Amino acid sequence: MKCRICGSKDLKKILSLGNTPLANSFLSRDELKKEEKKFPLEIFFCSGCSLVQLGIVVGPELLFRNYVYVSSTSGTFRMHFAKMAEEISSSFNLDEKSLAVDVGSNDGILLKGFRMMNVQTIGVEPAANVARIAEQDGIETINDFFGRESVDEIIRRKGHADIVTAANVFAHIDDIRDVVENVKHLLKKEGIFVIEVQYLVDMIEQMTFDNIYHEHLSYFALIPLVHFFRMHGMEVFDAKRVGSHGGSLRVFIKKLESSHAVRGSVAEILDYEKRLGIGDFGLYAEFAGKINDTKKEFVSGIRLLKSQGKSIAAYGAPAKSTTLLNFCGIGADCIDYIIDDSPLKIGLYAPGTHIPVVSSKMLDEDRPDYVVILAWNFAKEILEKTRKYAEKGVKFIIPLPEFKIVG
Ligand code: JHZ
Repeated sequence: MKCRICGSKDLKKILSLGNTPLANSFLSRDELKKEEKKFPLEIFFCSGCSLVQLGIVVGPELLFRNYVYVSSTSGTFRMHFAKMAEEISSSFNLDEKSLAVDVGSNDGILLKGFRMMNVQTIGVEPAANVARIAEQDGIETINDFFGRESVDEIIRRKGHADIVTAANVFAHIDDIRDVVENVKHLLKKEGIFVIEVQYLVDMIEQMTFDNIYHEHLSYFALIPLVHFFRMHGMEVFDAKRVGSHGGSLRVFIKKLESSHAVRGSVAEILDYEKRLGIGDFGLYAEFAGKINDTKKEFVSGIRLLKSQGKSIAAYGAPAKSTTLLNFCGIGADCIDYIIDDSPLKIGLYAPGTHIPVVSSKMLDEDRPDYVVILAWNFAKEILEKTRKYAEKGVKFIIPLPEFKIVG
């Protein structure tokens, strides 16, 4: 095993979260009868460049060709991406002559924002079912993985890009060197590459360890990213922390020869990471200990309620709930069903635990004592839409960063 960024073999194991199923492999009733594939979920720290990464790579064809995750299910997210497109368009003076390309464009959530700003758009999305949703919404989408072929197709159809974005997708790619080479080929001289990744610092500070699953091959801090882009002829010139997914980092990258000035934010964030100990294995050993404590707290909180005869449901069937529930061993014996508003997940069963995923209508028919908000990053939005049940006595549980009962 070698580090994805620097090739070092000096990788130290931080923690094993056991053998878990793929986070988005929700099962149909028929599939419940078959044996479910499980893979070791282990994270490592690279002593060479400080990149935190998974020990194994599950093939992207298995993970991403048919995908149940549709970004626009959450209103909070629709707003987040509309604002991102607006901010980038005005900061970099994009107009109707500019081209924005989104890598892993899902249902077109970010490109719709660019379209609102009159910028030309095209997406690249490997999941055929999700790319179709984007096309139906008028977002031109190439149904493929991002690579030399799709890049040449974009250039043929639209020309070179002013901006390439990759939101919640850079951590999913094994060969990120290949991505960078293709991004450089696609961008104009002054064009920029913007990535948004879940931020390792937030994962450690907010205990959002359930974001560890097989889709996420890398857990990025800015230190290894700056090093990585420099190795491949690009430069990080701005970075900012944003709230999505429990805390993410938006990173702006330019070609070396372009004229964008490097902002002070880069040095500030690098300095913060150094002080936190991002390059020091001790930080991760401590993190691993806290993960085990958080697990104990979640398990005992749920088991205590069950021992008191309480009924428990859950809201939100995000990918991360596969990690939380499987790692903690909380299954259908504790949680009766999971409500999700995505039509792609309703009617399926959660990976590993086989808890049924149902629509929100269930809350009208059944009145559970407790509802665990598994999509805790959207707790505010979910609590707002379920207020009438809270008023009738349903209590809500936010599992992370610490087990908390609200309402
Ligand atoms: P959400 C996804 O992870 C998948 P997930 C992916 N692998 C990734 O990398 C990360 O994002 C970054 C539901 N919900 O966004 C919708 C409601 O039902 O936290 C989703 O199933 N009603 C690409 O899956 C889930 O919750 C609602 O009102 O962990 C949220 O999933 C809201 C707000 C959400 O990402």
